[in-house]
Amino acid sequence: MPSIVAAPYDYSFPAGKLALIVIDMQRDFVEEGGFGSALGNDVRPLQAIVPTVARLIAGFRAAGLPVIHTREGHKPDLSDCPPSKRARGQMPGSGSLTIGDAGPMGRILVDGEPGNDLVPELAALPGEIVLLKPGKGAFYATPLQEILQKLGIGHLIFAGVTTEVCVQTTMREANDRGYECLLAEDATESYFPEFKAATIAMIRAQGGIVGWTAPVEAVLRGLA
Ligand code: C5J
Repeated sequence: MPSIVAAPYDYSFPAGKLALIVIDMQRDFVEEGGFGSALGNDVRPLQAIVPTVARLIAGFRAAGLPVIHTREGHKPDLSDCPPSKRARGQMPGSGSLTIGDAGPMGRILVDGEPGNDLVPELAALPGEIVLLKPGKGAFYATPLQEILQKLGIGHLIFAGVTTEVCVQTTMREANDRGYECLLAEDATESYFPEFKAATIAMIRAQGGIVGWTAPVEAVLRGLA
């Protein structure tokens, strides 16, 4: 079985049965004027991982393995956005823009608005799956579980943003459903470096209680 040099120990996967899930590499989080910056965050660390995520995606495409993208977003009428989520987006001192409000890239975190698109460098290819997810986890209120079952996938590599919110939530959802999960350490980022470091430590603690972590270079070597 092919394997990837990872922590807490090597990650083995059945050839041809591995998929990449790229979480929420959308303009809302990565570019100025979206949800991330409306909450008062510096988006530059997230912009910095775009070339690394692109290399990881290219490796999966070259290996003929599925690449699944997600976008966090809501229907224009916000019927899938709990009032609690909208209310908590209103950070004092951050200009009070929240989900559904008109921002510099259209309505914040709303499907179909320019800010909700994937960043152009990481656009999905025709035929690749792009899931719109209203929650932090990609399994909640989406067909992800059925899609993976249809593809016969039991092993998942994760990339995207933010490490401790949507990436970690989705990894934990996947782990509970029996998927073997690995987080690509340098293809994920947070607005808070200490949260990223803590998430990586938590995932691989206790013998890989949530899964494995490895740098993109090691993942690409494993695919080759
Ligand atoms: C957040 C995400 N941070 N994609 N969403 O609200 O992590």
